[in-house]
Amino acid sequence: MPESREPLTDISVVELSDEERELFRSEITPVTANPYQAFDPFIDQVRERPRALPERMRSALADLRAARGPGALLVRNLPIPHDLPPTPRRSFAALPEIRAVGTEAVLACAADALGEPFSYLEWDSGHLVHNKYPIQAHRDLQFGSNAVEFLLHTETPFRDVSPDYLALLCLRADPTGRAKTRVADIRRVVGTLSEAEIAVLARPRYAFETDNPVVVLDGRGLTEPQPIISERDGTRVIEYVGDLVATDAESQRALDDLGRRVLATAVDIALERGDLLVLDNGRVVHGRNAIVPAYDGTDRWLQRMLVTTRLLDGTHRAEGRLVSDRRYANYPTDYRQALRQPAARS
Ligand SMILES: O=C(O)CCC(=O)C(=O)O
Ligand SMILES: [Fe+2]
Repeated sequence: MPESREPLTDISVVELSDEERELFRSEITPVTANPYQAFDPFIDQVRERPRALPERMRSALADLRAARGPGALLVRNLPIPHDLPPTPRRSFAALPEIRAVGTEAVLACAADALGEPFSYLEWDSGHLVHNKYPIQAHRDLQFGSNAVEFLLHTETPFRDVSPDYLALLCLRADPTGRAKTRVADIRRVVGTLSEAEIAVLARPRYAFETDNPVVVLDGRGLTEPQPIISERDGTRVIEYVGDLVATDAESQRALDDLGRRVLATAVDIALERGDLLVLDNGRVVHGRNAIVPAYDGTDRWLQRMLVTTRLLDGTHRAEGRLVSDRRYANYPTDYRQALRQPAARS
């Protein structure tokens, strides 16, 4: 019997009217603090404007947070400055002058409605707003600034604090029209698995290949093996990345099978200027197809924020909203360099 196709991933869509967009634009214009210099004064200014967020957007974000409806929300027609600068060609942190683009407050209003914005000390020079666009030196990495296919992933999995939500705001669409963000409801897929399949995925047998390994198995350097399915506070946690490998054949078969099923449910979205894609990182995985950047200032440009609903208390708190990524030491060297260091001038 042919295998029936999994139901496709659902995405809620809210399209703002031009009137809602312009009202939002004028509401956030007074936010002038630079989030890249000091984030807290910036988020304080955002919070002084509690009515800035359009009501339909606030209610869609509340539904996402309450897990009413789909695990992905697309809000369209958000305000983007008319005088957007050219897309940078090297890491944002390496620019001679780090100015706010003017879109950060839009993104922060949405992130703040979901929980606490946070990031990792080791990433993007500690910026809470991540600027993502193609960088030539990152072309082949599994990294947001690459050009090869960006495999489906849970955002920053296997950490003490992983994002509960992430928000991606499109400042500039891909001029080739080719880039598609891919979203798949992995929680729904896991819900269709048998107890036996879940038991295999719940063993700590999944890792990334790395030249800075925790273990070496059959000559292969690996990060610390983890389960794909686990539990935290009585709730099922699913963490998946397309380039995980398994440490034994049975686990590898389960991983391959999961990967096929997840891909079969994925939907592709070509993000346009002014689109905000908000993802429940506990329910959906995301990625992007391969793209052909021009590296000439016209490339696709996204801004991203990560959100946690857990209190950033003494246990996890390192420096305000920046938590330490304790997995950093085991990243492959090229990946570590891309994360931390500005790309070479080109
Ligand atoms: O480029 C995309 O559409 C996805 C980027 C992504 O995965 C991320 O920024 O977390
Ligand atoms: Fe991502």
